[in-house]
Amino acid sequence: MSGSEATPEGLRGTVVAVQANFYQVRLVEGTVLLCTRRSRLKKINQSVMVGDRVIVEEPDWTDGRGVVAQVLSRRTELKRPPVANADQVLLVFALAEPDLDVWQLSRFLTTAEATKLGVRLGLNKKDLISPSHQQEWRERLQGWGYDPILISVAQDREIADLWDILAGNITILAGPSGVGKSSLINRLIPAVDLRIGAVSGKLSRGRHTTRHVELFELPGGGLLADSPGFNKPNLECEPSQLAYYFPEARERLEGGQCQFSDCLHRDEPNCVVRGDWERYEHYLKFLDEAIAYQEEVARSPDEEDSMKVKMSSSGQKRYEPRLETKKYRRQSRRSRHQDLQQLYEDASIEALEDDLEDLEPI
Ligand SMILES: Nc1nc2c(ncn2[C@@H]2O[C@H](COP(=O)(O)OP(=O)(O)O)[C@@H](O)[C@H]2O)c(=O)[nH]1
Ligand SMILES: [Mg+2]
Ligand SMILES: [Zn+2]
Repeated sequence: MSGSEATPEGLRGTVVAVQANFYQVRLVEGTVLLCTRRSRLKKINQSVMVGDRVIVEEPDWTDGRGVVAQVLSRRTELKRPPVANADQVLLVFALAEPDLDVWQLSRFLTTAEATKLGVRLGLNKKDLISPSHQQEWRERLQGWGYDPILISVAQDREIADLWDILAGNITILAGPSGVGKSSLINRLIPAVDLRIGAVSGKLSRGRHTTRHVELFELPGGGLLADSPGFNKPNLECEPSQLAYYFPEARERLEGGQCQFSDCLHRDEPNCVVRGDWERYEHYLKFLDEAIAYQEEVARSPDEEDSMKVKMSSSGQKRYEPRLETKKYRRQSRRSRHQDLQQLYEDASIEALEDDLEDLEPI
């Protein structure tokens, strides 16, 4: 490839897959080019993530190659899974087979809320329960602050409600095993042909593929991220933030103020969050877990530097979990100018490998 052939403004595209230092970029008009990136980007520690909108130069149409010359500014950035510009999380649960477990659903919802992205809820297998039972679930979850979309991937002729939500957006699909995620992707993107009912674990899908977040292009426009790393709830959050991951609590905090600015909404006087809402008991349980987790991390010398201790305005100690894995930190300390993208990948590979047994690849 010669530099003189580069288009003056370059070509715009979206990174749909990252593998080592190669980036698959889907150009606006549909062609996918396998790209490296300019060393200048390495020098300025500019990572390139799945979902990034980039400028490609030096396209080689014969070999399908190119060079990422520029990364456009990100609207959102998620570390785990590493996805740029995601708009929302679509959580999928089943109404039956497996039975809908409200505690598990609540855990997934708070984890999804912690991304600060939009959260949508799809309830699959509605064919297995009666219409009145469906209505009960709808109303119950509306009480939680969600407006679930009830579907039957197996029987619906159209899943139009879902299309409306997905169109034009970058969506991260998540949910426990067996709820119909693979069936849904196959339905949305017939060309993908994922295995249905695939057993989770290392053998069900190559490790190679589980490491990487991949974006599937939806025929109606929009991208769907297949992200096994997000299919497990995780409540390693800051206790004082937990209330914001419950729409019911959020609403109460918008309508009024607790007496104490660092109120944990347990037994403090004049608390606006404590009260008669269904998931308040979930909140209390998750809060206990988040506090126990932080205390453990604070006590354990090995993990000492995995939390940053900060003083809040009221003088209370606040712990902020560092999201990066140890490996990430070790490497970043050793060489600040090291290839950031590689570090992101190492971090996510390590994290994914830790969880691999529990994962259900989509
Ligand atoms: N009754 C019913 N079964 C479904 C539906 N969608 C998926 N399934 C079944 O649920 C099982 C798990 O589906 P799969 O897509 O592998 O779930 P995943 O683990 O979330 O990827 C399979 O046996 C599917 O055939 C549905 O709408 N209704
Ligand atoms: Mg699956
Ligand atoms: Zn309170």
